[in-house]
Amino acid sequence: MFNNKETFKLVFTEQLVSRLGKGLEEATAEDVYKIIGGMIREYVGREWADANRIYRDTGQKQVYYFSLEFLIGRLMGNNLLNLGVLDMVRSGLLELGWNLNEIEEQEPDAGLGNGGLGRLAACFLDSLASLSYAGHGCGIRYKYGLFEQKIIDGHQVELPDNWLQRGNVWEERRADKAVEVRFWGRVEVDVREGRTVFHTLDYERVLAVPYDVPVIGYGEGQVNTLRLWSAESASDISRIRSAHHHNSYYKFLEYNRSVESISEFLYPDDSAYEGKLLRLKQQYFLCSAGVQSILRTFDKLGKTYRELPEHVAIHINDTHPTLVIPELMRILIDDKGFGWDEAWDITSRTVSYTNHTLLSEALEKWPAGMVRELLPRIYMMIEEINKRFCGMLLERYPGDHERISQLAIIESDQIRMANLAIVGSYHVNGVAALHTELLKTQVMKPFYELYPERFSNKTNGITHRRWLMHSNSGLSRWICDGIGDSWITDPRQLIQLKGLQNDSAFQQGIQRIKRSNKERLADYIANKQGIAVNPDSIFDVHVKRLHGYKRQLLNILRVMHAYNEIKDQPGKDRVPRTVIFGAKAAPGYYLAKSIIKLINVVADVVNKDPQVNDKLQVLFLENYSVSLAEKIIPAADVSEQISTAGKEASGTGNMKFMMNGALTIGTLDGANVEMFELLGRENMFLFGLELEDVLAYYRTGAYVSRERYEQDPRIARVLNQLISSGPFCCHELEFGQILQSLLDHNDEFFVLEDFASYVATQSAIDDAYVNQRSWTEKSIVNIAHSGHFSSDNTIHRYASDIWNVSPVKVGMKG
Ligand code: 4GP
Repeated sequence: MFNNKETFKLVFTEQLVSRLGKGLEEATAEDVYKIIGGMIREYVGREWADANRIYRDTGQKQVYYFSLEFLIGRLMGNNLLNLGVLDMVRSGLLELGWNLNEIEEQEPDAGLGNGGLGRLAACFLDSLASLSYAGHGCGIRYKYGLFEQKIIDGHQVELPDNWLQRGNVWEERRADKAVEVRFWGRVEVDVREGRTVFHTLDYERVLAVPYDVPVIGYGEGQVNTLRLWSAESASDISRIRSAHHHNSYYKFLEYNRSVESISEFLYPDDSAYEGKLLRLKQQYFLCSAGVQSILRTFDKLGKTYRELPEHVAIHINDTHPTLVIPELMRILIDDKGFGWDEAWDITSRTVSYTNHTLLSEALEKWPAGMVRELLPRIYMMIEEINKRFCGMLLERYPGDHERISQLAIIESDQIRMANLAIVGSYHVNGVAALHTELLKTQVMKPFYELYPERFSNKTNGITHRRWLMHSNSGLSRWICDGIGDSWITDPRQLIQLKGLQNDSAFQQGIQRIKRSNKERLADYIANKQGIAVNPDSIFDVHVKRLHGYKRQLLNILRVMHAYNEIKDQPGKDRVPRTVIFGAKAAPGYYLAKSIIKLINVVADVVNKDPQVNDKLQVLFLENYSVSLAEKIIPAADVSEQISTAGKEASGTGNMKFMMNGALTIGTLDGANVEMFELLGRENMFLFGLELEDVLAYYRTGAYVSRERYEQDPRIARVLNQLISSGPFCCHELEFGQILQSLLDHNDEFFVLEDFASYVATQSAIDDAYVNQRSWTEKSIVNIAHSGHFSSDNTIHRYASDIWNVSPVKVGMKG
């Protein structure tokens, strides 16, 4: 059906009639979207089935990537691209009177993630399939994804993201593959023929129903599966749980409600969790359903479980799915009859773990009592793992109680999930060189000393198929004109662009494309916010989750300072800037929300001031999401990667901007460090404290933020403007706490300390931008080196160093 344009048009028109009973002239954009989605599903159906059959026949090792988040965004455009039919479909639709871009807008963004960690999982799925690795995602089918953000009167307001409301063309409900997950209850011990057997009684049953989404690889890549689990009530209500045993209708409704809540919504927070019990339920629900389904598939191979690690790799994306470890132990021991040592050997050779953050508030801990009650048998497993582990530690470090208490899994009645994840897996990785070093030398130091061979670095990556080929097709074509298309299957070949950095015709093309992407974004902004932005200004972009350490506050304070400067010297020439923000704040993170309000207040003042707005404009783009990122990033000249050194594990936005030719202003943090090593000082704008400085401040306590306020009149002026009268006035309540965080709480993220060097570096950017030729040269060098950060490279390294898998050859598509 996608063999050529005529066939496509024919099949498309037929399906409109046969599936929707509509002729071309009656079809809506949404109809067109649904029909094309259905056609893609049908087209890859055979290959999807083949992938499963080949697995059954060959027993090839499969990777299962467990994640509570998959921030996949829209799929249609990428699927068409990966199938190699995007241009053909675009042109066929045009002939039928439809613009593909408009059709793509019909697709809801699958926002099943908060930020970096979830988006990384989505890039990895694309790379796994495109490189023909048998690697599948395992997640939750949240009924509501990350909240939709509205800005009302400058404030963030959260609305439910009802992304499934109009159905999901990609998913396939597999009721036959449902499994049962058990909560609550009590454990009874039986000793039979000298063997101790554990039974859980009076538990609550929840049905986990998988919805499978095909993950379509590029070119001859394969079709893998993203399996998303949904919680449903068990129909046999007689076994619901003793407390609900009255069989009363209302009890059933209550049970029903509590079950459905398990896959109802994604926790809108990436650092601290509310509603802990529900979150714990979600985690166990995913782990139990996922492990059961892996074992059921594995059973078909007719192998023994001792061979499990040769056929299955389970990877846990941060600690959220750590319960796969005790769950696999439970099944091996209670259901399959293994002894502890053998079960432990199998489990700990199957599971590997990635850490994504060093922030202490994000290191998960569960109250032991809560786990004991909700998951009694799992708790016993964790307790036993801890007991044996501590026993080993006592032998190894006799008398070193401090070390042992740092390493213990259960401590002060809390279960430390990172400790459990490290102990129960064979490999732990960080996500950028600096981050891994910090894991080894600070946060996980005693673990590194205990298991040095277990740790490695795997710097994050991004898929160039979505972040360059799909979102910036103009640039993608221009690169092909310049260096051919080998970079499409081997993105490291982008390095050849270095040969064109001085080529003026090539440079002009780069400038033309950037300009047209900026116009496209300007149109979007005009439509959405009714503000006309100047495409000749520097588009300076700061988009990511809103968090203290990501320092959107530093950015907006320097914007206030720039405003003051312009007002002081209105006649002075300035390179015009458009500063663009996009960020969601966790609903309970009040300081972050007041920073959003501040950005909006400043934007309002700046944009309305005729003395200023031809030199400076500020935009806060509502509802930052994957599809919005795809519009913004190709249009950026400057990428803001300004976290406090040592706080951003890696960052992946930094890589996306680089790939689209933006120049980075950044600190030496996360993967910025590796970017800097490749690019050198002349192609990146560095500023601010380095890790050593931050650590020294922590050690000595010598930083006093108030001194910066007292010493630097520019700082004093903008901070005073937060609360007293002046252009940004009258928001004392909201902005008082920002001021407090900076002065009374000694500015945890060194905003004031880095202010001066940030402002100076921003002015170096103005100077550099004026020389468009040299700017474009730098931009080309950035694109050239960005292939280094392709998730294809990252996935190859996970495959060879962690999972021990090689690509599968499934055969041609179609
Ligand atoms: C993020 C990190 O903050 C970011 O630096 C990193 O690039 C990303 O993971 C992928 O590794 N962490 C989270 C989180 O999103 O929820 O902890």
